[in-house]
Amino acid sequence: MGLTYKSCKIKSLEDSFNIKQKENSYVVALAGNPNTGKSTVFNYLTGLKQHTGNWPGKTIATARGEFSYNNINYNLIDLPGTYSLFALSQEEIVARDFICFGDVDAAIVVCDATCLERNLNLLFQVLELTNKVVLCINLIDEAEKKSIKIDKDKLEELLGIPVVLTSARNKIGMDDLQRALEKVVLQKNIETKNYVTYSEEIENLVDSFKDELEELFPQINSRWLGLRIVDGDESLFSSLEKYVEGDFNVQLEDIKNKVPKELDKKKIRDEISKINYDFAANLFDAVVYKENDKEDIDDKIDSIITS
Ligand SMILES: Nc1nc2c(ncn2[C@@H]2O[C@H](COP(=O)(O)OP(=O)(O)OP(=O)(O)O)[C@@H](O)[C@H]2O)c(=O)[nH]1
Ligand SMILES: [Mg+2]
Repeated sequence: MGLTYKSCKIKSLEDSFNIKQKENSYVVALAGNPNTGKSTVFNYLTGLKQHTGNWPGKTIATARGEFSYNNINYNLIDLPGTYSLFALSQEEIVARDFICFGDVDAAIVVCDATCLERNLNLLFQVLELTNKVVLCINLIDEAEKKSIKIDKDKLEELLGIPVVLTSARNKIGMDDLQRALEKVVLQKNIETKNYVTYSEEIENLVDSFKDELEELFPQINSRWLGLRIVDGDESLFSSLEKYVEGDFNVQLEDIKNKVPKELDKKKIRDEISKINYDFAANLFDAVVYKENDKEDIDDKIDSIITS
């Protein structure tokens, strides 16, 4: 309540990332941990229609390309591999900034099926920024060799986003992936869902200035932004300067001042990381199992029933 803020717009894709925004084309980010097959997916989808270069002002390589599916055009951006979006490295800043300020129509999070637990952590971080996400669980061929089974339907139900199992190197699941992407970009007014809930202290603080943030930066997820204000993400504030038009500093300072000075932001950040990680671990336990374990359980049940 109280102040009314003038909304600030994020800059155009071209101004921010030197990417020409084509009409009738959806912008899609490919994100994921290192070595999960993002570029393999990217190469398959975009074929010869690729452009490579560097991120504006950075030495990190960038690849973008175009493809069409069912008469819909996509502009695909292959982001550098990252374990998190906590913006500790150049790669993480690039990935975070693009998903946050690239006005993306969808993100594909590519995970490695053989180490899904660690990978799901990043998924939840992306889901806090946007819910227009397809989860692509790749290297499913390797998982099969290790008898790792993933309950895709249950995962979809729990997450409320499309999940596809792929083996990009073997061109398996690529059609499913494109269909899932189509579904996500065409979806209107998807409700925002909070996947991870933090402590009351954190949630209450975020709630106390979420509306103001929404007013000031309507294109950026206000809960996510609020969390970054609570955990004192300085790199985000410099990115706001870079990618958002207009003068918002006075208002932003106003909002930042609502965070008690004595709050230990480092501790909050660790707490946020831990809760995020625990959440991923719980989900993993619910949907991934070793084939033999399942047989073990079935055997045990059998022996109980028959004895
Ligand atoms: N077995 C198997 N290997 C795959 C699959 N997809 C990709 N690979 C291999 O995994 C390795 C890494 O693939 P990339 O596409 O470069 O992975 P990336 O995610 O782009 O890696 P970074 O950009 O370094 O983060 C390559 O050797 C691929 O051939 C798959 O589905 N199955
Ligand atoms: Mg790559």
